[in-house]
Amino acid sequence: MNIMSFDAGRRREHSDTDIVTRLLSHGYCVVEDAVGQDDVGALRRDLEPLFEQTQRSVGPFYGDATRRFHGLLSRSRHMEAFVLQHDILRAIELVLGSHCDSIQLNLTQAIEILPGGEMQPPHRDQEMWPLRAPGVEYLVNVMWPFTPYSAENGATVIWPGSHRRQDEIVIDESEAISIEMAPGSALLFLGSTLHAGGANTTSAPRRGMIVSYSLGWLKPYELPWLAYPPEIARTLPRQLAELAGYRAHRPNLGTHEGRCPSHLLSCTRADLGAIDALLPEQEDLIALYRSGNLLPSGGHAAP
Ligand SMILES: O=C(O)CCC(=O)C(=O)O
Ligand SMILES: [Fe+2]
Repeated sequence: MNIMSFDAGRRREHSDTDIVTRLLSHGYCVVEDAVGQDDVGALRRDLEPLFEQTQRSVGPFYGDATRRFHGLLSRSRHMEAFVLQHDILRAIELVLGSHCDSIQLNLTQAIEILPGGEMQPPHRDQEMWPLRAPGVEYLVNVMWPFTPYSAENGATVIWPGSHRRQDEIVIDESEAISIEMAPGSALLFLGSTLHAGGANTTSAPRRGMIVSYSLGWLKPYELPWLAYPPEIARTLPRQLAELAGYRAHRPNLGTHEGRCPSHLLSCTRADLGAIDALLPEQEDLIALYRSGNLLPSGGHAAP
């Protein structure tokens, strides 16, 4: 939780609580120099051929002057530095953790906005889940630029404070700001924050990626077990595999053969039986019921 800076590799440490405070009060926050330039360069090099070979997106939301590709954990081992960036991940766990047992990766998506690309329709990313629970954030997105982001080349457009105005489907553009930032920095925004990819009026592409984290019990945008089948997941660092679906969400959600899917990371046996994945309080409740001390009213018998 300490705030300290050092110049080597231009990576800074930030306070996770400071990130949470800014994120929850404005609906977004920029974390400057969150990863080193070496990491950005290495990831950019790994993804470069994929940007070149991916076809343009189709549809009025994605925009036909964009290219998008997914499943980035298996495209580059350098993803780890971004997805597990300590202060950012901790801040996201603080924001989402009170409404789930564990968070999950909602998606990893590389995005290129080509010259001439128009502004995306303003939207809130958590609108893909059809029920709104007041006061509950469903996801936090982290936008990582690979090229400098400017108002001219399509920097992400954010409506500050729009997470508190969720009844307004759109808000006047005069209230929006373009988040200009350099590679190595990150833009965090809530699933309830109104935003859009900007228009690219320059002659060079704008490239970056979104790493999106959500409550662990939601259906994610990107199906992680298809993006990372067990033979791929086994090659990932354990924490990344867990974020990508190889961890049961207690109680007993997201299992394989009735047990935590992490067994697939080390074992290929097909004859395994089910094992509960429960929270301690759920085990206590069952023990209370078994002891006859759980009353039908929901109360506990006097000891
Ligand atoms: O490209 C951007 O800056 C934002 C993209 C976005 O919000 C989306 O595709 O949902
Ligand atoms: Fe979005």
